Amino acid sequence: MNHHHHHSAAAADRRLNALRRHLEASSDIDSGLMISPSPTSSPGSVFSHVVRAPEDPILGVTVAYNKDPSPVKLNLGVGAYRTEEGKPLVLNVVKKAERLLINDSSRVKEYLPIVGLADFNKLSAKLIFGADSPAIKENRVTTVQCLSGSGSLRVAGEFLAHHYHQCVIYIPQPTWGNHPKVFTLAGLSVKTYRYYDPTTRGLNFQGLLEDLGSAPSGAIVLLHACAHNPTGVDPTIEQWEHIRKLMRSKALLPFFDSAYQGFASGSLDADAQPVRLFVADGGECLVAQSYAKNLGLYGERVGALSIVLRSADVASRVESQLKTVIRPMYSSPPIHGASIVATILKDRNLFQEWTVELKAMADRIIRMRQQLFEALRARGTPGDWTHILKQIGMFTFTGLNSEQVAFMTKEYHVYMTSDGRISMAGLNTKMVPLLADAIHAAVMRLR
Ligand code: KET
Repeated sequence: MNHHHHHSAAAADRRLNALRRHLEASSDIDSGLMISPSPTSSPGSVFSHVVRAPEDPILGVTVAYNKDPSPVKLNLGVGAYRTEEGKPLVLNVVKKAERLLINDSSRVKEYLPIVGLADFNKLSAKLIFGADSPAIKENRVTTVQCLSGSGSLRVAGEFLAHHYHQCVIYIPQPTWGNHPKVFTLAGLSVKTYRYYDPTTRGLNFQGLLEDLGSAPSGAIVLLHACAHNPTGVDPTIEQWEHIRKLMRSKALLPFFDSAYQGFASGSLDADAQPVRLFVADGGECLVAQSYAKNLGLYGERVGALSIVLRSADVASRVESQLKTVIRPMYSSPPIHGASIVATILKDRNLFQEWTVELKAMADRIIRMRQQLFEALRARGTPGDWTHILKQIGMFTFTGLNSEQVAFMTKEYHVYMTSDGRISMAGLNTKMVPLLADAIHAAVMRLR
C-alpha cells in the first residue's frame, strides 16, 4: 500500500466515524424545527430502520416558513437578498449576460473540463486577488470552478485531508453552521478558536490570538474573508495584519471563505483586502469564493476554489490532484452560471454595472439596519441595540436567545435561526414594524 492509498483509507475511516457521530448527535439536536423521529417501521423495506433526520438549522427555517399559512409572515432565516417589495432579485447585469449567451449561436452544451470554465477561473482569481496580483502573474495560483461556496469548501477539505500534513482545521466560534459538517465529512478534524464576545458583541481579539497562538504548528485556519456569518463582526485591517503575522510565524495555513465579497462595504476591492494582505507576503493560502450572494446566483451554484502556492510548478501539481478529487465526486461543474459570471467579469461595462447594483444591495441592507434600530428606539425596547448599526454584511446577530426566537415565530410569524441571527437582506420597510413589535414583545416577556 503506497502512502497515498494509506492516507486515503485513513481519511475514509475518519469520514465514516465522523458521519456516525454526526448522525448520532443529530437525533438529539434541538433545532426548534425538528420533526420527531417516526417510530413507524414499514416491514418489507430494507430502510425501515431509517430515522428521520432533523431539518437543517438554516434551510429548515425556510421549510417551516413555507408551511405557515399566515398571510403576514417574514422569513429572515436564510441569507438571501430580497427587494423592497420582498421579492427575490435577478440582477440586471445577469439578465443582460443571459441574453448575450442565448443569442450566441456558437455556444454548445458540451461538458466543461474537470476544472471548469477557463475564463471563469482566471477572472475569479483576478476578482479576489486583484488585477495586478504578483501571485497570478507568476502562475502560482490554481483556480478550479466548484459548486458555489459550499462545493469549493468541500473540494478543498478533501484535497487537504489527502495531501496536507496536518488534518486539524480551526473554525471560528461561532461560524456558519455548515462549516463543521463539510470539513468533518471531508476527513479533517475540526477545532474552534474564540472569535465573538457576547458581552461586548464584538471581536474577542485576545481570545482569538491566544487560541491561534496555541494551535499546533501547520494547522489549517478557516477565516471569513469579510462580513463574518453569523456575527457581522470583522477584524479591523490592523487586527488582520496582527493575525497574519501570528499565523505566518506558526506556519498556520490560511483558508478564506469568501461568500460575501462586496456585501460588507459595497466595494469588491475593499472587501478583498484581508485576503490580499495574506497573498502579499508571498505565502500560501486557500480561498473559497461564492457568487451566490454578490451576483444573486444562489441556485446556479457557481463558485471557485483558488490555492495560492509558492511556485508555478507546485501549483500545476496541486491542480492535477484537485482534478482527482472532483472527477469521482461530480465529474465536472455546470456550464451556465460560470458563463454568466465570465460574461460579466470580462466586459468593462457589464462589470461596472454590476458594481453599481451590488452597492445598491449593500446600501439597502444598511438602510434596513437604520430603520430597525430607529423602530426599536421608538418602542423603548430595553437594551443597547447599537450593534444593529455596527455589524457588517447580510446579518444582524441580535443577541436574542432561542426561547425569544421561538416566541417571535409562534406569535408574530417572524422566522429566523434559533441563534438569534436575522438576515437584514430579507427585511423591507413595510415589515420593519412587524419585526420591531416581535423583538419588543420577546424582550419584554422573556428577559
Ligand atoms: N460560506 C458562508 C460563510 C456562508 O454563509 C454560506 C452561505 C456559504 C459559504 C455557502 O454558500 P453557497 O450558496 O454554497 O455559495 N450561507 C447562507 C446560505 C446557506 O446556509 O446555505 C446562510 O448562512 O444563510
